[in-house]
Amino acid sequence: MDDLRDRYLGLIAEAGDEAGIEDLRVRALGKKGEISGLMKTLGGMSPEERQEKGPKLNALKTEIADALAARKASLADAALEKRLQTEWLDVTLPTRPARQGSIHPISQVTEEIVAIFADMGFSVAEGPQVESDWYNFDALNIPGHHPARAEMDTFYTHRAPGDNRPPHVLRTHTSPVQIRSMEANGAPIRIICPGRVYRADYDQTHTPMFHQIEGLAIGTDITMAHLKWVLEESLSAFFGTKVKTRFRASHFPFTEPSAEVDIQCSWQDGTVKVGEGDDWLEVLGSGMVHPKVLKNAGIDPEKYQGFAFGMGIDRLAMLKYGIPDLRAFFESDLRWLRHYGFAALDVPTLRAETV
Ligand code: 2NL
Repeated sequence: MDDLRDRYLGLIAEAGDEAGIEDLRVRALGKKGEISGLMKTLGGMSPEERQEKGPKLNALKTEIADALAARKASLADAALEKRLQTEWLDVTLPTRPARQGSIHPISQVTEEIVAIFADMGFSVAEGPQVESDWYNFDALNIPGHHPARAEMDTFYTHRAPGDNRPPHVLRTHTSPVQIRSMEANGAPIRIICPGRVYRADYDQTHTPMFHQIEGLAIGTDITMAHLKWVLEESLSAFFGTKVKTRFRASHFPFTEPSAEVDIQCSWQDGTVKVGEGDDWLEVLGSGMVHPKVLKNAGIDPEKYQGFAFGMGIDRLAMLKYGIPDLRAFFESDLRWLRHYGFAALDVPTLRAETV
């Protein structure tokens, strides 16, 4: 019995994994195991012999079972220790810098202008970027022979062969949104229409897609004086300084009379400063909505009149934030934006460094 004990304790000490332990348990304590076999011999013994061997065999059985359990536990500990050595994480390491998004200057300027006009009772209207030639041109009193309609300035969609309806266009201004709004809501109306517009033009100072914001106010007695006040008020709010305007007589098919509007500025070392000096910078076009346009939009020109204006958002953004180059907007390279101070949104929850 001592031999048996020593042999098994030795084997258990040498067992290298859980499967080896299980194998030994079956060999010693399993139904057909060696110790189980010895237990079965107790039945054929004399009472005296059984009294002597019984407790010893039971003790051996318990000792082997305990040794198996202890070895199994120490193997599991060793395995866990090995995992802890190889799979550890240093939770005190600083995080990798998180990539941060940023608000595009065009979006920011659009929001700024919308907020300024919202304060003056204008609501935002939006509409399709693919328009019929009626909404983009005819309704605005732009005649069929007008150069803006020529193939080279306007992007036309294709019609299927045999479909002779006039093609749709990528809107060249947001005016069609205003026509649609007048048609849908009638007068009086006060709206501001920001959005993407398209013209077949691409050079240092033009991109085929750019952003425009147009305003419209129609009532029974709205005049050009209101226009001047609204523009001076909104441009001053936008540039954060009192901005004088200069109206120059102009011509648009959709307004009569029409005016191009300049803002007061100065030039120093090739950079422009708004709101001071003796120079003027053209920033928008405007006028009193042409009676034919009101009529086309379902509004009675005998009863209603009002002003409209349109300006380019991209150029206003460049002016306000001192961005000299359109590439800052259109190259998909955030370094341009960072360079001009549009580094990132400062939203604490998005900043991994602060966590
Ligand atoms: C410019 C000129 C302008 C308008 C846009 C307009 C809209 C309707 C009726 C009448 Cl529905 N006018 N819009 C009026 C005058 C000028 O934009 O040079 N924009 C950059």
